[in-house]
Amino acid sequence: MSDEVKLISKLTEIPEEDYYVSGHRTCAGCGPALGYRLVLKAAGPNTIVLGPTGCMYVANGHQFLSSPYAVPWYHTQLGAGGPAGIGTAAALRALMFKGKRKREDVNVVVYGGDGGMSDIGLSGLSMGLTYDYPHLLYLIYDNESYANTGVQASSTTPFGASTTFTPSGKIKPIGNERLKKDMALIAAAHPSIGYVATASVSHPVDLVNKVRKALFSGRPSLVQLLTPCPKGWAFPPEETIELGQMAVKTGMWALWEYENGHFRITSKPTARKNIREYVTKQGRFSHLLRNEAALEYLQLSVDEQWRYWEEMDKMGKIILPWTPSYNRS
Ligand SMILES: Cc1ncc(C[n+]2csc(CCOP(=O)(O)OP(=O)(O)O)c2C)c(N)n1
Ligand code: SF4
Ligand SMILES: [Mg+2]
Repeated sequence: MSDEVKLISKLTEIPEEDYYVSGHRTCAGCGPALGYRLVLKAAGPNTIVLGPTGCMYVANGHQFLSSPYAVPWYHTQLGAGGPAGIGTAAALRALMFKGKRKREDVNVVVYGGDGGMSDIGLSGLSMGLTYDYPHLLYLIYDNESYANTGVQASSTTPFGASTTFTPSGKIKPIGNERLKKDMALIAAAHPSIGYVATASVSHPVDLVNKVRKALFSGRPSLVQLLTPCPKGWAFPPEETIELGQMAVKTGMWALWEYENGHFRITSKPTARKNIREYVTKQGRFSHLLRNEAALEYLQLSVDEQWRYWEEMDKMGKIILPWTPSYNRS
């Protein structure tokens, strides 16, 4: 890693300059929009952003020819974030090689949703993670659903969440019955990856540092950012930050990084809170409060995953795969 990376230790060190400004039409309290703002503050002005289809395209740059981007930005098809990132980085390299562009470090940030990056565009993303382009960051803003088209379940939707594809009802009271896919671990399984981390909009200093480490790692990198979505998760817009904090405090979302082959938890909750404290704050889980068995299963899966995170943290290594050792009755 280059020694130029500028890390920060407190909120006041986050740059004042914004490259994601007014002019968007996202919901009040939108976690992905806040994520955009922080990621671009971290990356700085010499950045090109690619936006696969999703809320961060449709509500930001789609209609009325207005846009909140103060850096070059372009839209890519929903599943094309991976290859579009490779193409942009390759074009920059070629132009600089031919002397048609000044030689300098230009960041390429693909800011794509969980649906576009973890499901539909997973193959292209995986390809992107095998190249050698420096300053290429795949940022998955994880609002745990296909929010833009009406909150359908994606493979990162957590167990027990009601979505329009997995509504809690008489036949399937639990809602989503699948466990959340771990995109960051999948990314870490790419041997030539530069840097992998999970982050949350509720932890901005940690997020800024992770984005910077990723962009200075010298290889394509991935950050999976938890971005609470008031509409899809059904909570009041003023609670976005609290929701992110509760996800971390209950262990529903672990903050870690994988850097130079070394795994590390970056923020360990001292005494993990019961997942009930996170679940009760969101309408998407309201049916679980009448289902002790489902809540217990969710708690067990979080507990078991934490034994795994802690083991890996102790060893400084990633052990794959993590699978629950019990069955849900
Ligand atoms: C190939 C393709 N399939 C489906 C759609 C319809 N579509 C537009 S946005 C979207 C949701 C994308 O979800 P995600 O990537 O998680 O972003 P979010 O909407 O949550 O911001 C879908 C399914 C599309 N535009 N292209
Ligand atoms: S639906 Fe969610 S992700 Fe989309 S704009 Fe609204 S709050 Fe943001
Ligand atoms: Mg999404």
